[in-house]
Amino acid sequence: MRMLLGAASTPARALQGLTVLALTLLLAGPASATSFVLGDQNATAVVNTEESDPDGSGMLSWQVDGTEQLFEQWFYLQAGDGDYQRIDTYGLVGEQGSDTNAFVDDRLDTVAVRYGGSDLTIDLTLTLRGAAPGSGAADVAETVVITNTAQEAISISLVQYVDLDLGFDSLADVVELVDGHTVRQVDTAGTSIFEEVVTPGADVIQLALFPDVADLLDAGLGLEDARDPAGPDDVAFGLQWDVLLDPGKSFVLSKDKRLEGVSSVPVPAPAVMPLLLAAGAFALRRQR
Ligand SMILES: [Ca+2]
Ligand SMILES: [Ca+2]
Ligand SMILES: [Ca+2]
Repeated sequence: MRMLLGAASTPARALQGLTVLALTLLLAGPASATSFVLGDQNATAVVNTEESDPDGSGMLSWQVDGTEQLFEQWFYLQAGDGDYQRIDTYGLVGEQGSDTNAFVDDRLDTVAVRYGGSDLTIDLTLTLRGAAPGSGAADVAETVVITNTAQEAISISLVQYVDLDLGFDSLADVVELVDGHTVRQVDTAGTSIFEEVVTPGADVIQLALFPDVADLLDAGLGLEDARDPAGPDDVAFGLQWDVLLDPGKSFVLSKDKRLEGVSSVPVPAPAVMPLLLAAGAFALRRQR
């Protein structure tokens, strides 16, 4: 599924995609209980809440008007002296998909999931909002609440990792910092503009070429501050919040991801759009 939805810019990435595709074909059937497919107007998203899913954990797709915009995004947490780990490794407590706007679109649009153990709970809520067909616009709102349920203070570092491949093409993207609260990524091929606003502002911000940020996190390490623009290329970024949590206290993070279509890009009539998108996707893949 990841190969179908995401863009492969390196042989390793292509191999990963092929492996996932093979697994998906082998396991074709109902989606696992921990894979949520969200839909709202012109947008869809896939969120896997557990690493045991064949595609792994994380938000692994964000399509707007049929065009994939995301390779993956997810959260990592370091607590006390431990390594940075994907939040799903802290243990799934409960999860639910829901429809919060049936009067607009009766598909699931929200995932709420809780991870945690005896010392911490991590509550993630993610809501997808689409817009008019052909507009190229969509939004994902995320809230993370981390609560210290232990008897002593705990130092935590929360990281969000975001690897967008705007326009179903990992190349030609530029990522830059607008201010301490806002990251902007633009596809220089002219298909879309992305902005993410976070509150509170991040303590560490790393804008980089893929796979620099992913390599740090996969090694159990935190981010390195790097705020200069990166690209045009296959770019990714990470945001990190460092907090000392007293017993019984919570850290609340509010985030919003917004995609906007570039108005100068002509929008085909809806009837021919799927065919054109499929042809475009095929052409892109053949170039790699
Ligand atoms: Ca809905
Ligand atoms: Ca990217
Ligand atoms: Ca691109």
